[in-house]
Amino acid sequence: MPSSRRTATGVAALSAAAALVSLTPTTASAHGAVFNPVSRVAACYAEGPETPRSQVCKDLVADSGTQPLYDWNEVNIANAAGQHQALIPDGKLCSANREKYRALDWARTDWPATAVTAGSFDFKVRVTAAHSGTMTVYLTKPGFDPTQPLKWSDLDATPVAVYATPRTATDGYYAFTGNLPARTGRHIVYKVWQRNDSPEAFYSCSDVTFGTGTAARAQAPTEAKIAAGAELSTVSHAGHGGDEQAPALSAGTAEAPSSPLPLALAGAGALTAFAAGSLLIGRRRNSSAS
Ligand SMILES: [Cu+2]
Repeated sequence: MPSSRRTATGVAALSAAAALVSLTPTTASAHGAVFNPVSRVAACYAEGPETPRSQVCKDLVADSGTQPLYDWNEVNIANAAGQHQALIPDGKLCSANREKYRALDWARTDWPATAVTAGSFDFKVRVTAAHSGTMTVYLTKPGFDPTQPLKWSDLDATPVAVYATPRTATDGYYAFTGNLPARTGRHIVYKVWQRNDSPEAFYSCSDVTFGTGTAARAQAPTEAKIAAGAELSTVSHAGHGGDEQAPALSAGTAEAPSSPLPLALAGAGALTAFAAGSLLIGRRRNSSAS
């Protein structure tokens, strides 16, 4: 991409992100991604949104553009509130039923993967912001067919790791140990990270291979790569963007939104409150105009 065009794109993305952040009433910040085993979106981001190497990452960019990759630390549902299976249909687990991330649901066997073995496993999650909550990590059952869309029933009900996420991650990572049961061939590690200070949750698929395989080795983004792409992200690395719901709205402590934009982001409760507020303002305007 010519540098002038890239700059223009960057400026546009920055403006959009700044607009969203300025309209968001709270200042919590954006999330992260599993780096070991590296998630699909993070693996493609590591290859480079403008220069993907693997065919599947090239196809992702051709289908969905580069923005899903620049927003590698998103893949969220703002109002999940623990209702993961109700909100995410079978076949949409990797995208969290987000159209923006639809390519992540592709049931392909050429996703860059991490070679693993049964036993203790050290999970690593790069967090661009820490959130208090619970990270639950699942593995697909024996006999899982990676050529079929991932269903909830494909996941072994017993998590391979459960981690209470602290409110801080001083080095930018969560690290915790889990236990991988014996499997053969290609499997998917599915992560659900539910905040407990807001209804928001984050999801990801990481491809792993047990035993010897010829799968492309997935790599996690380097810190330099993360820094290089930060300005093109619509998910601010120091504040929420995307379709983020401001956590305070759900807690009932936020003031009524002053712009129509948060209306689209807010839950039904906030929606009702805002509608009532608008009605009052409308009446005042009417009375002052008459
Ligand atoms: Cu966040």
